[in-house]
Amino acid sequence: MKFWKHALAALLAVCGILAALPETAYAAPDQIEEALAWAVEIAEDDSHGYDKDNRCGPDYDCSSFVSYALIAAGFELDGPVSTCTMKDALVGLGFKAYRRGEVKPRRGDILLDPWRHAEFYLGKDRCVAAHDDYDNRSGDRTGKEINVREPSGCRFCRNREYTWILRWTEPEPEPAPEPVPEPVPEFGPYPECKPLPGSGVQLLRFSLAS
Ligand SMILES: [Ca+2]
Ligand SMILES: [Ca+2]
Repeated sequence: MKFWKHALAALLAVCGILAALPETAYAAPDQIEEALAWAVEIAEDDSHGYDKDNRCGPDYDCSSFVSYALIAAGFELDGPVSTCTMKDALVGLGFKAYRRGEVKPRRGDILLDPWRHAEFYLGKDRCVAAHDDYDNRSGDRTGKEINVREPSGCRFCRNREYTWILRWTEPEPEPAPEPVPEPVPEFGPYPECKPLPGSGVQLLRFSLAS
């Protein structure tokens, strides 16, 4: 009985350690980490707020916020997309689009409801996004217009209110080209040989057209 108690305690301890491991141990691809760094920096700089009409900086709406983060990381978007056009535009750049439930969100994914909202997923049910204008002026005096939302405040992530997960994966490296074989030199046509009488040695004789 004592053995089983110790075994159970050990199992619970291992489970506790595994639960405490940070989900963010998974790093997104480098280019997406660059986009996340840009997004978190803008979220923490409250000179940037939410504005649906003036969405090209310094204020952003949810979709232009995602767009400019990707542009800052070198993705070739012509300009800010909307939530309605985001999926097609990003798939055109090589992102994969998964329906909600098809894969588990992981750091760097973009969670999208095309009719409503888009956020960057940071892991552990935390997201960074542009949410709303709470002070009716440029900037973010409440600190809540563009911010990182923890699980307790991030309903969109926690309650899975998105319908699509857009994920960037590094393109596979091009396979090395097959080695081209050295060309074999062509010889010939060979001259006819005429045996020397009695010597066994052959005499070369060019046959000329006469
Ligand atoms: Ca902010
Ligand atoms: Ca504002």
